[in-house]
Amino acid sequence: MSGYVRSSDLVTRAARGEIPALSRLISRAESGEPEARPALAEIYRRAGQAHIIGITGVPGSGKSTLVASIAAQFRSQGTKVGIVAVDPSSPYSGGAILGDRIRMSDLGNDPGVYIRSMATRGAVGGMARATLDAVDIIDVAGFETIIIETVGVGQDEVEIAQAAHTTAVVSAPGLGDAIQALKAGMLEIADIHVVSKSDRGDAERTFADLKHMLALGASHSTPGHWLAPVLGISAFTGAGVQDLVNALVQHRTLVASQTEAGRRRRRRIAEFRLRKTAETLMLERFDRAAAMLMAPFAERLHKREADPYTLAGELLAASRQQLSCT
Ligand SMILES: Nc1nc2c(ncn2[C@@H]2O[C@H](COP(=O)(O)OP(=O)(O)O)[C@@H](O)[C@H]2O)c(=O)[nH]1
Ligand SMILES: [Mg+2]
Repeated sequence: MSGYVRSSDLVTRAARGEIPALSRLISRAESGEPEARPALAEIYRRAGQAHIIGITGVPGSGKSTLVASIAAQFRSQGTKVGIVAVDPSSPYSGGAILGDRIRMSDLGNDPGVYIRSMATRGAVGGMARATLDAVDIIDVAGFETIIIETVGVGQDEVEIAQAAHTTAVVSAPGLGDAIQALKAGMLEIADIHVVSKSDRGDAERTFADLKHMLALGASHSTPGHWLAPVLGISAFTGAGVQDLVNALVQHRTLVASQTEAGRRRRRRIAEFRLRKTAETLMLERFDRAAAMLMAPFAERLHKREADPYTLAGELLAASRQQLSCT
């Protein structure tokens, strides 16, 4: 594809499963171009088929490796898999998974796997919006299971994982990170707890510590008859991967169901999506108005004629007025 293609045409092509169109549409979602919005709106209307899985955990906990083995497992059942990495250090590159172990690099050559790394630079809030737009685009292109890998360090990223149907939180031995995950507020969002690297001798200990912490009430089970299981996994040996995939699929059934728990989860996902999109629009509008109004306020602040709180309040009020006039 060369030359400028209208976003609406990209939707049609992406929906036919054309990968270049799919990638291009994600780039437009990422850049936040208003031109792409009607197309993204159309994407949202068409999406909603895929199972969205969030995988989070501190850096080094084995998320990327785990994602590759989950993807391989789903592929062996014939399911098409999308992977979205909101982790710049993840070994995914140009649609391939780079890795020395397991069948990671094979996945990169499989047309049934689509991999995308999201740019995270400076995109606070906008990152969540763009990531979820990307997930919808991949969904519309026919990928049935979409895995979002987020490095669990920022609030925003923890939230992205939570915007999934099913969230797995990874804790690894050797990092003391059952505790780190707890501090980051990650444990409580888990539908499934994974203790990774179970081939290591010290994994047993992490498993026991995590169980103990959960028993102390550090985590709450998802309301509505779902008690988050704790699963030991080795991506290297493959031990436990099938159990994890089974648990993921089982949880999906719950979320899709007409139970109160299912409805609550779907509502929460929609609320998150709406809030992130509204934040984007609000910031855009504020930025436009503020660009015109800023100077005199900044001048007064700089001369210390007033404090930043008072002036920010006045600037907000002025920009609201400006917006209601335009
Ligand atoms: N022993 C062992 N090491 C693993 C396993 N999975 C990942 N690792 C290692 O843990 C490190 C971090 O893995 P990575 O998947 O990049 O973690 P991420 O930062 O959470 O995405 C790498 O050195 C991996 O080789 C596993 O199942 N067993
Ligand atoms: Mg990673």
